[in-house]
Amino acid sequence: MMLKEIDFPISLNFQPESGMIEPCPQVTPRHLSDLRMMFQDHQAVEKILEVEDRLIYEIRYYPFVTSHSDMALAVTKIFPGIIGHEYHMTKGHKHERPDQAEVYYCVKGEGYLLLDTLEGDFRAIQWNAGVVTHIPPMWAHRVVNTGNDVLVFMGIFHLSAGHDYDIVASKGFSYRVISVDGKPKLVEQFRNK
Ligand code: S6P
Ligand code: ZN
Repeated sequence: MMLKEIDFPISLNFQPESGMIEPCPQVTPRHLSDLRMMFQDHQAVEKILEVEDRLIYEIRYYPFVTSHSDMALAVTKIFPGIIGHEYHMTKGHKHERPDQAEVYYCVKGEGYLLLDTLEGDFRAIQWNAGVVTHIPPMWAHRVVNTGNDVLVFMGIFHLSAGHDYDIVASKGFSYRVISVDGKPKLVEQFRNK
């Protein structure tokens, strides 16, 4: 078999404390304006946006593309904070392809991984460093940082999985994680029909 350059093994250097990978060909920042529709308290969102477009999290990607495969590694670092009463979190998405799972690994911090079929089944996995979770196909996934420090997690998936954000924006997760007396609490949310 004739190998191309992309078909050879590759290793990265990962720093769990900072969430950095080296080499890192792509960094995607997500600011509050990118999550406008995701947080419940729209007034709180707009008030903060008048002052600054707060950085909520950033994603460092490495695509492992070969002649016959399309895996990727993504390290997400969620900064601590609250919007209204709701903790900083990822937008959340469902993979477009119905055969695409993902593995998430909580490297640092504390929070929740919310998993929702958006059709009646829901799980909230309490997350801290060392927890590895398999996300089966067709479960929307969102990570919430409830700690005072950054939450760093790694995701391993296929690039061809596709990301459906609109379904999450329109239906919403079944539960939100809010701060009550400084402690995280899961609250059921009235779902948009
Ligand atoms: C991709 C994987 C992660 C997320 C990242 C940010 O399938 O689940 O790399 O893209 O954690 O979350 P989101 O919801 O903004 O894509
Ligand atoms: Zn995903």
